[in-house]
Amino acid sequence: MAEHSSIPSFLPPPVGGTTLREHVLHGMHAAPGATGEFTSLLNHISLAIRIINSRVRSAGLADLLGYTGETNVQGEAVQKLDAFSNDVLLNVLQRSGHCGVIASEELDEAILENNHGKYVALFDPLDGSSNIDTNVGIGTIFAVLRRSDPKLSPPALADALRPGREIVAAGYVLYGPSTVFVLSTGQGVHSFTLDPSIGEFFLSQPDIQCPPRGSCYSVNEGNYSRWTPEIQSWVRWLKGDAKDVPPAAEAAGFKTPYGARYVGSLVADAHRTLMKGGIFAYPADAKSKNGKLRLLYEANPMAYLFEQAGGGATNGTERILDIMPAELHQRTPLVIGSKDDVAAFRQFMVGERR
Ligand code: AMP
Ligand code: P6P
Repeated sequence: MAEHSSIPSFLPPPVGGTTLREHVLHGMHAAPGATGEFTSLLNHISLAIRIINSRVRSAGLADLLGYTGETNVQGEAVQKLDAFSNDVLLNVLQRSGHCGVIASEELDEAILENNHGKYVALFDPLDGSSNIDTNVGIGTIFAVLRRSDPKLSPPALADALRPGREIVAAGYVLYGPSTVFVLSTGQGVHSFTLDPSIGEFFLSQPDIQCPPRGSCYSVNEGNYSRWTPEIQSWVRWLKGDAKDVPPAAEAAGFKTPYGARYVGSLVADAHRTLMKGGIFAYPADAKSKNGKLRLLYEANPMAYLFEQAGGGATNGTERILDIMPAELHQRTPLVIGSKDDVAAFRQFMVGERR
């Protein structure tokens, strides 16, 4: 099946597996007037990810486990791999020259480059870091925005404080049993698997579609006592023990109880939900009044990918991608997953289901 139906016919179909580089090149040919800067930026991101991957894979041997002794803006103990991953992404993106603004979970302030870089890069360099020492899947998450007036106005924080609906590219990398890069540039969601023997990503799943409904929910039930009654009721329904759910819920064909899966690493939980369907939630609670996850470089990229794959993403009351950011590191409740499952969640939030 043609990956990009609008690709000029003079381009021969790729022999064997399509590489990430070829996929991105096809995207450039399909983008009217593209100068190649965006393509170069994506290739730089791929380079940074392959460097991070090589260290993640050898962290246990290269004495990169453990802590640096510093704490980041989130007040979290910074692990060596966090610091390394942040440095790699920062260095490679700065060398690309394509970003006027660069922001990271590990940096208190956004970096405003002294250039006319067309793009904003936002990233969580190594998400799930609390799992690093236990060999559980961890990941890198990023989003790319286009600056509104790169030639005239100098890079500013305001370029980063834009709603997620303005994203032009987003992706994550899951450093799991294999290294999988999931990417969207607005024409669907595609996943690439790294062949570590040659350091090349190959297209493994084009046009990923999140199933319209799943059979699995993913939430940290250790927070149950801190949740609002609506969230508690939603989870009781999923577990099949809520007696007061109106028949409409069953009439809609939802088959509870759902299975429970929770890794505690956003990229791992999100990837499973994207591929298999179901729902992931990190709601607000009495301790984390705005939820725990960060809007700009965790929730927005994930929301963009899920919507591109036909899924949904909400904070409970509004679309994640419509939230107008006020601060760089602001948190948000995040619920992502199959569109039917996210719609059912929202009905609990607005009291249409009890
Ligand atoms: P550029 O002139 O290379 O900065 O690209 C301008 C715009 O065209 C980008 O912001 C994208 O929205 C789109 N575009 C360019 N190259 C690609 C690509 N390889 N894949 C998808 N979209 C692209
Ligand atoms: P909790 C990992 O530390 C992380 O930032 C996300 O990757 C993950 O979804 C969440 O925190 C897990 O948080 O409170 O359930 O341990």
